[in-house]
Amino acid sequence: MRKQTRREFPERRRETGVRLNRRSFLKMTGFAAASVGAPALLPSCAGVGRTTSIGGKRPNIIFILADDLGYGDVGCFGQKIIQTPNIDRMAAEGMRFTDHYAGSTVCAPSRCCLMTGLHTGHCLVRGNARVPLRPADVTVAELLKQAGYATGIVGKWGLGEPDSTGIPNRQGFDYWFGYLNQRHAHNYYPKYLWRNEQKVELANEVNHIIGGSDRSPGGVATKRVEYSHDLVAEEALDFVEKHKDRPFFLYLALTIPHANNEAGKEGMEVPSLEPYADRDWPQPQKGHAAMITRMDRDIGRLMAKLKALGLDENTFVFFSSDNGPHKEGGADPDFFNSSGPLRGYKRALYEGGIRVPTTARWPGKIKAGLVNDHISAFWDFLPTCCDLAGINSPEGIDGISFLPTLLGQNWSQKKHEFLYWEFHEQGKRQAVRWGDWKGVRLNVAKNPDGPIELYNLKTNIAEQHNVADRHPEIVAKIESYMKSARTPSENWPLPGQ
Ligand SMILES: [Ca+2]
Repeated sequence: MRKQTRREFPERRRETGVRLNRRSFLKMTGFAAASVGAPALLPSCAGVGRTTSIGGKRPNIIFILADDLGYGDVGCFGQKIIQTPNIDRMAAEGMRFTDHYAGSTVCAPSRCCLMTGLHTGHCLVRGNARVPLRPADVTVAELLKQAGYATGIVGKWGLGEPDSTGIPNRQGFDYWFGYLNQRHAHNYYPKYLWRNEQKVELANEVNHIIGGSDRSPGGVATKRVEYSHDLVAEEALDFVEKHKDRPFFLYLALTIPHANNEAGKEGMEVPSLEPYADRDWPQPQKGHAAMITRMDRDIGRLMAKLKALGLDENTFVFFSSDNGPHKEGGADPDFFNSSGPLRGYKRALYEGGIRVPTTARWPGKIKAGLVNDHISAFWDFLPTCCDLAGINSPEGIDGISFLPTLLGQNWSQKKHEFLYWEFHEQGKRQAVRWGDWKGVRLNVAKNPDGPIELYNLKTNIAEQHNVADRHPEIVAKIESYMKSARTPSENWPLPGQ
């Protein structure tokens, strides 16, 4: 077996006859964009090309990512109790995606898919572990930066530890504030955060726990002064203010409503339980709801800031979640029906683990109140941004730009043949969505050729009725996708790869 080396395309790219190193490609396109300042002049041979032109000025791009927010946790996706008026307004004034999927069912791989335009069968980081992005990995931030965008990320990163090649400033972001390490990010009252490559000491005092196989720092505060989400929300407003005069890309990677897993049943940390303090609910459920409403409040402040600065019409704002709802820190995803009509939670490859509440707003271009069922995923974000910035997408990515869908040009929207996920905890799992069909294989580590469960999402979105016995030809097709959709992974192998 040949392992993928650090500076080469995966094997499958050889079939295209393209030997271009990803970094060389980036340099080539980036050089062209920077030197001519006219994206239309980029060499057409260098990328897969653009399908749709937006015309006019290139928009600012903001991706707001919630952490462990379920498909049913927001009002515009059916939530009846937790108040999310600003996210609901964003959907009403823009677009709702009913069939948008996260990159994975846990944090790091989901974010890797988002940043690199590759699904978990091809991307570097296929599980939660300390594997940093490499210089050879091309991120959406690098592409937008080279196209002339100011690039910033505030919140949680998870794709590289201090001093590694994976830190945001070495992956295309001009500006970075927040948590590098995911376990560190569990704690909402940390002792420190990062601003670019500098540690920013906070006034909180923390009982640090060195936990887990990766020995990374988690903790629970003994003195709670500064709530990290509030700092992150302010940083987002500052970034927009500072860059109002040029195209910018802001990746707002919020940590809400993830639990502080180190705090046991008191992990739903939030400074105030309002507006739910007097409800007759268990404490963690009050915390869960209060976190989400607090996040929604700050999304409202960000939208108001865009309006105040006159950027409203020319800013594309995308909101989603990195995986399904968790059952950690005392939270109970059944209490608020956090998965909505879907089966499963975080760590499942059933729909509840990966289908995520997603909205987009761009008043200049997206018509108000649209709902689309285009089957899309996190790896589509990179090519969509390339379309928005007027540059070509890199060769060999898995994503497909959904710009035509945003513009209401459904007739020209290219569709995925299928979507693929692999997950390397709990016995290893694989899943495929192929049109209305969904295939899930459990216990892949023990039984790589084991049975595939088959569901028809059109008639059974809850994935309760396994119809594999009735459709052997569909199962065979899905099995062939599970085999062909991946390249070997050094850190996340599957049997017989
Ligand atoms: Ca997550």
